[in-house]
Amino acid sequence: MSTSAEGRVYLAMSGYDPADWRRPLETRREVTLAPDGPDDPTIRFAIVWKQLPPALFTLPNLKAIFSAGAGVDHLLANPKLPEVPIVRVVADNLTKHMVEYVCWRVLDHHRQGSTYRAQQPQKIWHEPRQPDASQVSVGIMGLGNLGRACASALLALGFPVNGWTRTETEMEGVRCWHGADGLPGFLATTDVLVVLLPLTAATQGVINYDLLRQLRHDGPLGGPVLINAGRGRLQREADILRALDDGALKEASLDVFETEPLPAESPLWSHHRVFVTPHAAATSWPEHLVPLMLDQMDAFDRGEPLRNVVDRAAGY
Ligand code: NDP
Ligand code: OXD
Repeated sequence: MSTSAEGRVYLAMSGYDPADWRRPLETRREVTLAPDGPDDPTIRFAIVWKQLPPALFTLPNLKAIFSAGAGVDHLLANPKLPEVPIVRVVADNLTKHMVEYVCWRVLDHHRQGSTYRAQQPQKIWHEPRQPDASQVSVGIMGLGNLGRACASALLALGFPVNGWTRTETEMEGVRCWHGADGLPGFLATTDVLVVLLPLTAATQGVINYDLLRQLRHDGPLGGPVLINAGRGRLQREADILRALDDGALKEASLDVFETEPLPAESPLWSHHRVFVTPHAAATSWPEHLVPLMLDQMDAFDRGEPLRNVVDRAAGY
């Protein structure tokens, strides 16, 4: 072990095998594994996921918290979170996985995967009319690190792309809308809605019936489609079911849910027009993320600023 750098790392990885994170960390830093470590003055950095152990709140020399995920809603929701910078994940590996997931789901809805899956057991040889990608508009809510990468890939596949953000932004080839005033125009020109928003006070419950009914309904897919890979509490699942059942929504691909794991009694599991994945769109891989975190810790020790720091006031 070569751990010349100053300052131990506190590792609290509920839901992951901490050994997978500890191994690459220990090549460059000493590590304390939760629940050990309360009051330890040698700990300067923490890497955390969903559950925050009490020891985190009493570390006297903590300088920064690294989130093991891109989303930080679960951290900011804890009123005891120390007032140090929070660094979130921005990593090529995670971004590529999200791009794969979004393109996979957009293409499956566009190429009428559910129709073919229903036909096969009945041995039906029937080719439904297939629209061109240029006729199907994809609207991405959240044109951040992930949304922009997905927009580029979808443009390359030939889809017209809309983007919706909090602040005014631009992206070549993308029709950009922002804020509450931009939302109706964005929705009215969107056939496939891709949700890549963070969960904040402003975005909680945004995917509700009123929003879904504003999507374009006379598009070539025969009805709008929802793909949510952001956070489950962005959506109202009762409203999604209502929209699916009354025709306001044609199909949905959902990776995230109001309660995770998705409870066995949820009607989403068996709805024939819903495709469920278990929060698997883009998982954090320690072998890719730990070197980036270690580089940031070294840069911080050299007096350089941290990158990808969360704006606590905005909530992401
Ligand atoms: P970013 O912070 O880079 O981008 C967030 C985007 O959302 C920005 O464009 C931002 O607008 C927009 N936004 C935020 N609040 C609002 C609002 N009130 N109204 C309109 N737009 C808003 O985040 P990432 O792209 O890195 O990640 C997005 C989310 O994806 C994460 O927060 C996480 O929840 C989720 N995620 C899910 C994964 C999965 O496996 N399912 C994996 C990884 C992430 P602006 O540009 O104006 O700031
Ligand atoms: C993340 C996630 O936010 O995996 O990174 O959901």
